Amino acid sequence: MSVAEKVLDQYSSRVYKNRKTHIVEINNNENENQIAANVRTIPGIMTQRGCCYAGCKGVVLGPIKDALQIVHGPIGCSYYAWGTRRHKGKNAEGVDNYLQYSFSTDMQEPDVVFGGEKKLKKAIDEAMELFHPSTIMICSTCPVGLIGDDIHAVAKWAEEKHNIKCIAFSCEGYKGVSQSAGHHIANNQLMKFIIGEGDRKIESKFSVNILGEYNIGGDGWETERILKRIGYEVVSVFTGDSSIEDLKNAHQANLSLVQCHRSINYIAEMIETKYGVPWMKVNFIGVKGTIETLRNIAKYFDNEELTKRTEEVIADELEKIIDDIEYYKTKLKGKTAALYVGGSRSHHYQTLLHDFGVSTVLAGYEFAHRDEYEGREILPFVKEDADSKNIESISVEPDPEKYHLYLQKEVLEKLRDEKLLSYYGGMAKEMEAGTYMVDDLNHFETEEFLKLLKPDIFFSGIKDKFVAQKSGILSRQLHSYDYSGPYSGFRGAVNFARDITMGIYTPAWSFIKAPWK
Ligand code: ICS
Repeated sequence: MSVAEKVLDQYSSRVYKNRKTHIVEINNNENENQIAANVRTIPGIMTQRGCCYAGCKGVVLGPIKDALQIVHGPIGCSYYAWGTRRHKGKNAEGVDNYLQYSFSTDMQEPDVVFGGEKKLKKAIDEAMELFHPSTIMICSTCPVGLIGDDIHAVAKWAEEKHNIKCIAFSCEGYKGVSQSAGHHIANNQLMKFIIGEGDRKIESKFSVNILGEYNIGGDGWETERILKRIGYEVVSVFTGDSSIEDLKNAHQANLSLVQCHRSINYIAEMIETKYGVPWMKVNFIGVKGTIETLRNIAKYFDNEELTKRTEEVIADELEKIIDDIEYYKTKLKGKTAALYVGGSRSHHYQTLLHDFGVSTVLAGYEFAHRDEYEGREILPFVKEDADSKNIESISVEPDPEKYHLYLQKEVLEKLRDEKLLSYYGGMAKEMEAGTYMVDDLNHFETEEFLKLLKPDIFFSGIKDKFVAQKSGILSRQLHSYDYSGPYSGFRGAVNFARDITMGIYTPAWSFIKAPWK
């Protein structure tokens, strides 16, 4: 029996049939690494997934520092989104910063019974009086959709009354099958109401957006530092440490860099269709990943000076970290890891682990779609179901005034053929034969796989971290970085290696006995 079969074998036949399609042994199956993804979790199974509201308010909107975000719903939902994701933001002159606040209508039973719109209006009036924001965002939680409060009408009312921008997001938690639905809803509204409105003067033709970078633990800052050193102008970051003014100007950049494909691919594509800005999948996690990414970007801009400068910066950055990298390699080489995070990092972090000779035995996503596993070539074959059809998909047209192309059409086509633009190859292709790829890995399967595969490190989140550690396996949180970071770029790689080396070599392990030993 293979490891996967040993895990699956413990299920009843119906659950077995379902879960079998979500577990793939790489290159060792008749379906060529095909996986079932973005479908409902079986009721009663302890999933690690989050909700639609988490994906919209928590993930995509949360890091926008000068939008005052009011959660319309019970206080628990608000509290959950209160900075726990560690998306950092600096104070800047003339830009409001609400990241330290949690704004909520604190819905109570009477509001659910008699309607909550009045309370929401009151909350907006109060926020205006206390903070004078120029933008307010309203995010719905489950009960709001159930009782039918019209938050879009309230947003319109607020715009007229207070002369501000007010955008409503119908991101009730129950929509879709995971937080992925919330990403899509947030993307749609940002595209409709913000992107394209700015007219800030862009200084450099080497101008980029960084999409799908939320500045967890300061990752975005390290990425920006490197790009700026080379000479790029970063027009906007979606949405780590960002302001509304940055996001408004995204259409003016000459290239969009996509770090997390899952959460922002909708905007990447729509900016391209509407404004002519192509997108490139990048990976700033891992030393090799960062170097390859920097060279790819230089290739797109195709400028001799810029290419030279890229190589100079790479050489200089490498020189500064090489001793540390070599040292940590001696500590980590030969170790094995399992990774289970949302919809992007389980792939990216394999590159970083590889830098230190750590191999991956299992990698999973909570809510990614098939393209993050199998690559975008699978998209024409993905069947829509009732759940995915429920989430609005908007289409855009080229803007008659703001559409601009940096490269000629033929050159763009060539780069697309080379898969340098508009392409993401997914995780499966880069995993070794015999390793495991799992979708929506649940609590039971986590424990079983850990017992059988015995990785040295399990990268995951707060919900399963301690189960792993109590069983004797080091666990680091890849969502929040356990209060550490940044882990991106050159300096981040050293931080990362230091943290896991400390974890593996702490004497604490000698006091723990794994239950199966
Ligand atoms: Fe993208 Mo936690 Fe990102 Fe990814 Fe996304 Fe989430 Fe976090 Fe995780 C996220 S946007 S919150 S890279 S910053 S929803 S760590 S898919 S699950 S792997």
